[in-house]
Amino acid sequence: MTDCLNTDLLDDPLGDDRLNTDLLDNSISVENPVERFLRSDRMPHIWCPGCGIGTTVNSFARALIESKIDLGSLALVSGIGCTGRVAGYVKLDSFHTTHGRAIPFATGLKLANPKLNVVVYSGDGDLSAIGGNHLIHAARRNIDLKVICVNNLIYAMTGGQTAPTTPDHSTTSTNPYGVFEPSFNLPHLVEAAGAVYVARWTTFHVRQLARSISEAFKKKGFSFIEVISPCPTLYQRRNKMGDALDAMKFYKEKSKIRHGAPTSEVGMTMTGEIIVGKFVDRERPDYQTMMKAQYTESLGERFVEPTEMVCS
Ligand SMILES: Cc1ncc(C[n+]2csc(CCOP(=O)(O)OP(=O)(O)O)c2C)c(N)n1
Ligand code: SF4
Ligand SMILES: [Mg+2]
Repeated sequence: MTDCLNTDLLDDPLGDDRLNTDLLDNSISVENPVERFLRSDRMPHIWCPGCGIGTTVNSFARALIESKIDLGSLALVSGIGCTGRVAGYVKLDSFHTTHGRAIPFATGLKLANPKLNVVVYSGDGDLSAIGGNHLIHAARRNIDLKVICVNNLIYAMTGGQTAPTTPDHSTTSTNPYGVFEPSFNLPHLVEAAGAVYVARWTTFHVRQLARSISEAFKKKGFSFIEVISPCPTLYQRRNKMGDALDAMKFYKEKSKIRHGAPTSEVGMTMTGEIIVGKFVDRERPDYQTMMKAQYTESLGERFVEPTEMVCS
């Protein structure tokens, strides 16, 4: 990348039309700081122009830099969907699993190797529809997972069908006359189920999102970060909400930062306020701590802590 290219050097010193490429090769080269977290050989990616998923990946990569987390002990698990493709584009130990099963897969990883930092990165449909049961039970058990839920308010990859997160009155491929069923308020759902950290941002809030992800890395227990993200191709277009730039203007205008807001009050509507911020940050023992305490109490010295499983 040549962000700091000195264009004077591009002037042809030989007085003819050929570009002097020797001078170009010596120009200053600046690497994009997040590039080293990406599998550049997998580019171009599949995401549409203006899609918000790439923006969330940028914030995620910046959180990796900011938190100085050991990449060797990090694993990322995705389900299926446009968001699920994140697992294929990050240069980390990552797993693109089956639809709705990212959380059980991640739970297995964490139980087998408790030292791992396990991130689940998936879509609203994957996590709260087909995977909804796993979501609430992982929160109830307080499994030490960091869940990043990209909520574009629909099943995007399969054509824009209504999801449990689709606000009422919006138009989707399966509700061409408007959605009439109530939608999930995800922060409220996971808080009620037991999550210890719950935040919501939009793709307009790139710095706040990166900071929340860094913060979640420091928490032990079930952390859930929802990112409201535009799908210009399906949701925005069908709902006449304009392009990606219009989505950013909409998020800027409609978002209100309310840290500590009761999650019962942060439900989304199609055109109303989007309450963002850190809603929950609390402590309670995670699954593995509770398991150890229970087995120690019941078995005493007969309890042997499982050792880390290493694949050879
Ligand atoms: C068992 C199973 N059922 C259904 C599908 C089809 N399917 C693939 S992705 C998807 C929805 C994904 O929606 P979401 O998680 O919100 O991701 P997005 O594409 O919106 O990022 C569905 C229903 C599938 N792959 N597997
Ligand atoms: S269909 Fe929507 S969510 Fe999927 S890549 Fe395109 S804009 Fe993004
Ligand atoms: Mg979706």
